[in-house]
Amino acid sequence: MTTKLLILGGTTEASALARLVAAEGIDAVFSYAGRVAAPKSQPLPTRVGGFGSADGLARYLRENSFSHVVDATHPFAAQMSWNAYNACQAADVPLIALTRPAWQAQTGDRWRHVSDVDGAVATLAFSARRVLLALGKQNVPAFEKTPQHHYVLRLVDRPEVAPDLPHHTVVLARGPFDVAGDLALMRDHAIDVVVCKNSGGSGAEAKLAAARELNLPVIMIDRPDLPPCDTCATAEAAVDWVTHTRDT
Ligand code: 3Y8
Ligand code: NAP
Repeated sequence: MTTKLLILGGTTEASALARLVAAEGIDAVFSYAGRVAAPKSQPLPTRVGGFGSADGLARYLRENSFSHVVDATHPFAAQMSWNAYNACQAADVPLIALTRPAWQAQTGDRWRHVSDVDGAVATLAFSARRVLLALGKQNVPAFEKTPQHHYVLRLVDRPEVAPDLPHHTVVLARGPFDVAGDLALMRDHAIDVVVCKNSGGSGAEAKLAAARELNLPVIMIDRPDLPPCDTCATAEAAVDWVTHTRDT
């Protein structure tokens, strides 16, 4: 069977892999969920939108004769990762996850770990604060339970419907972010607590360095459980896996 790769994308690492795969001339398709209005263009044929659960993905793999899948989605895209794991088992297609290590607290960090978004809300149940919510728009409604805070919402696209938060400011921005920009954002908005996911990688890390410099507390949402598939840490390793792993 000839090599044909499906990249499940949406991260910096996925874009690095796409560039390498295109340069190597490997037959591949890049896949976005369609979460933002104008996703970054890729140097590969690109599809946008869900597959219709794991069964839909298994059918897509078989019908399009894919020989390999690299799951390069975000560590919080757990549903997609579990679907990829189950679909690749059903379709008998090799799968590897291109992951990045979780961030670790450094000297001077004031992190409070919580297990999910609801845990982050629960830690904000007290007196009014000025909160930088750097979680994307899907997670904003959970904070309607704690409306006493002023939220600065950093989002990729302007929400179609204004968030139901009495005190909030929307800041439209797409990463990767830098420390100077995140320091200015936190100072301009007098932020006194940051809420974020333990995404890892470099694209979203600047806010941690800015919080450290300003001695701000960070509510850190730990990663969800991900499937027990093989993993690699670099785009180069993923390409090496594709070229040296035959489909079974
Ligand atoms: C649609 C496709 C690249 C990829 C760039 C990375 C870095 C910049 C930092 C903050 C944190 C957040 C969010 C974030 C970052 C990279 C990466 C990353 C965090 C784009 C993109 C898509 C998405 C989806 C979007 C989510 C949201 C999450 C914003 C492209 C720009 C908060 C995750 O408005 C929404 O509904 C946004 C939804 C899923 C998390 C959420 O749950 O809401 N990413 N982000 C992908 C698709 O359709 O399949 O245009 O590039 C990609 C990137 N965003 O190639 O350079 O690698 O992570 N993305 C988080 O980490 O907490 C922002 O503001 O500090
Ligand atoms: P998710 O909750 O795990 O996935 C929900 C559903 O969205 C999946 O079941 C699948 O639909 C579809 N989907 C997700 N990623 C897809 C992809 N790359 N290609 C095709 N369909 C996809 O995912 P999410 O957290 O919403 O993330 C969506 C996208 O944003 C992913 O590409 C991810 O890498 C990127 N992203 C997410 C975050 C984050 O914080 N979650 C951060 C940065 C980037 P079907 O079941 O119909 O197949």
